[in-house]
Amino acid sequence: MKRFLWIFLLMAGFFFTLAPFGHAYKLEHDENGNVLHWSRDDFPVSFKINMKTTTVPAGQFQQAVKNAFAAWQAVKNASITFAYVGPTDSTEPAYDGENCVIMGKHVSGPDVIGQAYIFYSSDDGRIKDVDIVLNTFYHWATDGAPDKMDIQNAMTHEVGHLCGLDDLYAKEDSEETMYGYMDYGETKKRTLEPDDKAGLEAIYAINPSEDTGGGGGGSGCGTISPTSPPPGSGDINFLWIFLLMLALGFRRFFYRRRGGHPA
Ligand SMILES: [Ca+2]
Ligand SMILES: [Zn+2]
Repeated sequence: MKRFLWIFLLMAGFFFTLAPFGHAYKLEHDENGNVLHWSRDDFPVSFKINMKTTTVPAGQFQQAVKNAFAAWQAVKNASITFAYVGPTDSTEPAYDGENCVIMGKHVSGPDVIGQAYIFYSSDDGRIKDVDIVLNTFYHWATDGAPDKMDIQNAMTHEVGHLCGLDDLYAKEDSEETMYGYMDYGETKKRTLEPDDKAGLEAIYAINPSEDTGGGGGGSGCGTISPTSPPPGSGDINFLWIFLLMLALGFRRFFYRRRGGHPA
């Protein structure tokens, strides 16, 4: 029986302290130090889209999501691939073997822009299921409208998490897709920067004999806080990673909130 780790990031406000130096990229790890990654046996990684809950026309939503996945698949020296396998009616993140993209309002509060829910095995860091939720508290668009959140922009960032990449918060990283802040009308995350690509290549090197090395994954910016599994959850637990959170009163800035374990 696989064991899964439950990590829950509490909603208590916590201003992230910017690292003095930029990271080239940062990899997500499980509590045993394994790099989170998809197995090659899972390629192409399939995804589904809930097009009933979208606040933009379904076709535009679908295209924006597909474009986000395609940006990562296009990285030349990384082997990961994706496949859109159809719509879903799923409205909740769940460990059900389906990777779903959902627009919904139920996520962790009005200050959450988007969330990626990553379910993985703590035996080896193998990712099993990722669901991405975009918060309909915000107005979304597919054309980079200045007063709305751009779906492809947010989704390209979230797919980076789906692949196993972590947020970057240093100013030096502000042009990267994995930069952890987002703004209205922003579209620059749609295209990957060299460091984003390098992060993906570190996990999914073309040479299959290369294991998922941890190169570049600086651990100085601890970002996750383990808590006890909920009662009755058995061996199935999960990791929630909260992403792109908006500080109320800081409309132009987003920050990640953490529980009471400042690194
Ligand atoms: Ca799922
Ligand atoms: Zn993020």
